Amino acid sequence: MPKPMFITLEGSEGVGKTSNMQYIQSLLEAKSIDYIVTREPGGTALGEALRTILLGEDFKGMADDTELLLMFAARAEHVAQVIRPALKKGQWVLCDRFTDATYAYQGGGRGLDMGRIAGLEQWVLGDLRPDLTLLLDAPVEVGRERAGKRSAPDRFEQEQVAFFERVRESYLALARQQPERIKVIDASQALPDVQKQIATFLNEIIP
Ligand code: Z5A
Repeated sequence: MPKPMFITLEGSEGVGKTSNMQYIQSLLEAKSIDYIVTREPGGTALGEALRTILLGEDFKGMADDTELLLMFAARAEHVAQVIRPALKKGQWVLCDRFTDATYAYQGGGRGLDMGRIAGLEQWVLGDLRPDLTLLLDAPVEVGRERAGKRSAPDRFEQEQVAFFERVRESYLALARQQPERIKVIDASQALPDVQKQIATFLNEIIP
């Protein structure tokens, strides 16, 4: 059996992760690949409860370290209950955000120490890393304008433009450091053109 792939989608708010996830699913289905779709924070009952805490208004002023640790608590559960079991069964895993989001948002956005994040990553993930990460990149104002057309902003979406500029820069820095894994997609283009770029990278790994 060919090795199942662990694929993550990343990017700042509103860049089109949800829209393109559906397209990726259609590519896998066309090749009869067995897969699951999941997301972070979330993906398990406990993770979704933590997501409500992290994105909602009830604990709006939580400390940055609390936010970081809750992200990794949700991830520990997600990896143990969903991601590792699926990969073990031979299923591909498509995940909307993963640890790169922690580097970008808690590291870049909040300014937390990247070394601490790396320590938690090693603790919680061991040797598990995504095989492919599609980083949807667009100028901050493009994503914010697209996201703004939807529902009321969550706790992260209420941050200022400078926060999202740091998030974007951190993502791009990660892509420069790990070009083999992280592929940058120009998400400012029209959806069919974004999908063409995605298909190019996926066709390299789809058997
Ligand atoms: N977070 C964190 O801080 N640390 C972590 O470790 C993790 C997460 C894992 C929840 O993420 C928050 O958690 C997130 C970071 C934090 N907060 N923020 N910001 P989320 O992924 O659930 O939420 P999100 O980033 O806000 O995603 P989103 O708003 O759902 O955006 P999206 O999925 O990337 O975009 P979309 O819904 O597909 O598209 C937005 C709109 O644009 C929609 O109307 C589309 O039809 C339209 N669209 C999409 N693509 C195009 C193109 N190419 N052209 C024109 N219009 C388009």
